Order: sequence, then structure tokens, then C-alpha cells
Amino acid sequence: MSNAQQQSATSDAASGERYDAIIIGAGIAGMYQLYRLRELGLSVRVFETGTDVGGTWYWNRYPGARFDSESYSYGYSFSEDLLKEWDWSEHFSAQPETLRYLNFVADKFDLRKDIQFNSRISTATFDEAEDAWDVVTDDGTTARARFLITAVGPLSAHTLPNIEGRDSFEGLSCHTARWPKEGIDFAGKRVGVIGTGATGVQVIQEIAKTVGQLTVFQLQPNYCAPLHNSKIDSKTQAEIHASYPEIFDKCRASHGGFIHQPDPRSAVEVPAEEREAIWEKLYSEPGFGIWMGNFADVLINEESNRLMTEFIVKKIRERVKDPEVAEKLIPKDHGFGTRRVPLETRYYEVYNQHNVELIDLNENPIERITPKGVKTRESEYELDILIYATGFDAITGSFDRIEIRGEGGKTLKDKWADGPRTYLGIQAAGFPNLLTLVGPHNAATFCNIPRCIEQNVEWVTDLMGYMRDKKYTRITATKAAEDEWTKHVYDIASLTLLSKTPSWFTGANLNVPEKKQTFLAYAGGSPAYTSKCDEVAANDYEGFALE
Ligand code: NA7
Repeated sequence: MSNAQQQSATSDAASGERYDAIIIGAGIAGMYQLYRLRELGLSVRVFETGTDVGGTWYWNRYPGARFDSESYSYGYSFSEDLLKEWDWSEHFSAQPETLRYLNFVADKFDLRKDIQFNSRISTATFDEAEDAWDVVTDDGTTARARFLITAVGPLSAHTLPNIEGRDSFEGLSCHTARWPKEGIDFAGKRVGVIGTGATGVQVIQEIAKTVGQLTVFQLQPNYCAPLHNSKIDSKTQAEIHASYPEIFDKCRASHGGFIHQPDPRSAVEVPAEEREAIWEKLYSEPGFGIWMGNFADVLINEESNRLMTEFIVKKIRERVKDPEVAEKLIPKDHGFGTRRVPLETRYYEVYNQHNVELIDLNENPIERITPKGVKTRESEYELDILIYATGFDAITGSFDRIEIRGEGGKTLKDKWADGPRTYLGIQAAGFPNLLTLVGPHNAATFCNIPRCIEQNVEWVTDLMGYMRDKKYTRITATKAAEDEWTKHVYDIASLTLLSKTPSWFTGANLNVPEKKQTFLAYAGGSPAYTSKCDEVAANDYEGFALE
């Protein structure tokens, strides 16, 4: 955009509605931020691309989509009434129930009246003279606010593979994050799935129950572990309701906001028999205990990680009947837990079905998509339906898709071209009054996300109350604070094996080749992050310039 165009966009936007704050996104973070700011007495407008609330749970309607977090640790904790009024039916809720929950929240707090649906913000420009953000939506709606708060989600910019002929396919194809609301009937159909991350695993194990023929196109396998989901009976329901304070305390104290606590010992120091027994127990228990409640050094010490990896490899070999197929399902390029662990329900057993075929794309790469299906180097697979479970341009992708211009007309995309630079993952120097919930280098990116969202939102709300009381109109992270935080993020990440393994945490994405690979999350844990945020606030927002 030229300076003249920019000025014109700014003045057009200035003629639109004015608010104290504009929030981008009506998912879990945007909804709660709206609730809090309204409570503070501010005028707020939320712009949301979808036709209703829910964010991730609005878009990801694919069969099998569900939590890997215990349902009762995932819901909002801020309202006792809400906690009392909602019963989760399963320990790990499926997408339809989660979306019903978020609709229930929207109804209960009458959130929709401040949300503009079907509205994607395409540009956001900071007006330096007025300390205000001007936004423009795809349909030309303009609005202005002192604060711009992004609640765009770390995994919402979905990506499709750059495979030749992709648009020529004559059957039905879709990305898991753009699933049709009316659903898809798989009964008896020839179905292909590209991608075997957490999403691919969920969709594969679900549709394998009804498809005619399933072909899975796998680049790298992941180490998966059993979810062990079950219904919540009425006695357990009552216990859950009675123990919410303890559940949330536990989450607050844990590294990633889960109910699982690590064993503080090193895996290598525990006698082999005891270690094996603990791993067997973790493998037989529900949820992320095996990832988050393992020995503390499994994601740090290579030897501990190797031992844990051996354990999981043995399990895969036990569960998959054909040894050649089992070998294809065992990752060779990373150890257990160094990428996101998909939780599964009879996923490995799917490959024992006579109507399921696993194609290892390293041996037999896709050459092109044809009108009839997928052509690999060795054969052509005719398909009725092709599912892209190919993931997201993680963490920074949703920011890159909006033209966000800060001081001097500089774009956030340019600023972050070599990797994000932020202060606390919530602010970027040169972008005053822009607050990034679950932004890059924020602990919420590696968290049982609503737990960390609540922390982010409450911190931002306190900041806005503080600014109002002190009559400040502009806040920007100082360059020094940003440099220090960014260095700290990389220093902490370098202590873990996660930073040494390409994954969406490190910005690896075949479909976004220009994306610089740097650690995008924050590995220091939620308690340390929360303490740091609290300390900054207690010291009059140290590290920020307030004017
Ligand atoms: P992920 O975890 O990024 O997985 C994407 C999968 O798609 C992964 O197996 C990729 O293989 C594969 N992929 C991506 N591009 C291609 C191409 N071009 N060809 C073949 N295969 C490809 O995304 P998910 O949606 O599963 O999960 C994202 C998060 O959402 C998840 O961690 C949860 O926290 C919720 P690769 O790994 O690159 O070998």
C-alpha cells in the first residue's frame, strides 16, 4: 500500500464505527475477552470470519474431532454459574458437544450482540496521530478503536499442499478445517487422506469404521498414544462439579495447564522394571499423562527420550499385525513427544483392516492429483473423496493473512519475516495498542489452551483498566524488553528436544516454504510465564512504554 493509499484507508476507516477495543476472532479467546472488556465498561466490537462463535470448534467439524484435554479442565473457569450449569458427557468431548458448549456460553452472556459475523478483517492500520487502530473488512466495513486485540488462534490458517492438479479432482475434496456443516457420508466410499498429524489420526480412525476403501498418504508418522475416552457417569459428574477449584489449581500449577503432573525423577535414574511399570500405567490411562505426566526429562534428555521412544515403538509393533506396515508407522526422524503427540482410539488397529492401505510418501511420492484421484510414482489411486488433513500455517500464519501496519507503515509480517519478536508474546515493538492473545512466544501456544487464554485475557483486561485509570492512550513494548524476551524464548526452547525437531512448533511447513523455521511457541511453561506477566504488571508494566 502506498502512503497515499494508506492515508485514504485510514481516513475511510476513521469514518466507520468507533470503539474502545476491536477484537479479531470469536473463538474461546475472543469470546472471553469480549466478556471481560464489557464488564470493564468498554465499548467492544468483535469481527469474526465464520457465521457463528466457536473458532477452532466452529471450523473443525471433521468426523472424530475431539479434545485431547479432559473436558472439565478445558471449559472456562471464570464463572461459577457456568460451571454449575454445564455437564460434559464424555471425559474428552467431541466437537459437536464443544461447539454446543461455546454456543451456550455465547447465549448465557449475550455475547453475539457485539460480534459481527461473516466479517474477515483484511487490513489493520495504526493511526499514530490519534493512537487508534483502523480496520477494514473484506466487504469494506470500516471501524476504529484505541486497542486492537487479536484472538485469531494459533492453528487456524489452514494450508493445502502445493500438489500439481489439486483443483482437477472431480470427486469431493476438503480440508479438515473447512468441513461442510452438513457433513459427508463415507459409507462404502473410496476415500483418501493426506496427512497423519493429530487431525489425520482422529479422522482416519473415525471414518475407517464406515468407508469402503481407505488410502492413507503419509509423509512422516507421529508417535501416537491411547486417549482412553469414556462417558462421564452421574457419580463422576458430581465429583467433577465438587472439585472444580482443585482441578483448576492443578492446571495452574502444571507446565502446560493440564491436570497431569510430571514425575520429577530422571527416566534414566529409575530402575528399568519400575520405569517400564510407570510407562505401562501411563499408556493405560486417559489423556496426555504419557506426554505431560511422564518423567520430567523425557523431552530434555536424549537418553531418557530414547528409552521412552523404545517403549512406544514396542507398542506400535504389538498393535499392527503386518510388520512392514508397523515399520512405516514408526517415526524414524524424531523421538517420542518431540512433536505434538496425537491421542488415538484404535488408530493403529485401523491398519489391520483389509480395506485400509498405507502409502509411505517417502518411498512412493505423490506426483499429481488427477480428476480421478491421486497419482503416485508407483500407481494411481481412484477416489470418491479426498481429505486434506494437512495442518496449518501455525501461530504466525493467521497474523500474516491480515495486513497489519504499525508505526511508520511497517507491516507485522515484515517485522516477523525472520521469526517473531515480541514482549511476552502479547506485544510487538512498533505496533502500539496491539495485543496478541495466544500470540507467538506466548505460553498459551503450548498449553491446555483455555487455561492460558484466561490468563492472557485477564492480564490484558487489567492492563486496559490500568491505562484507563492513568489516562494513558498508548502502550508499546520497548525494543530492549522485546529483545530480552525473544532471547529468553529461544534460550529456554534450546534446552528441550522440541526445538531440535521440525514440527509446527518450529515453523516447519512444507506448504509454506517461505516460512522461516524458528521456535514459535514458549517452552518455559505456564507458571513461569504467569509469574513474569504478574511481575511486569506489579512493576507498572515494566518493559512497556506508556504514554
Ligand atoms: P499437523 O500436525 O501439522 O499435521 C499435518 C499433516 O499433514 C502431517 O502429517 C504432515 O506431514 C502432512 N502434510 C502436510 N503437507 C503435506 C503435503 N504437502 N503432502 C503430504 N503430507 C503433508 O496438523 P494437524 O491438523 O494434524 O494438527 C494440528 C494441531 O491441531 C494439532 O497438533 C493439535 O494441537 C490441533 P509431515 O508432518 O510434514 O511429515
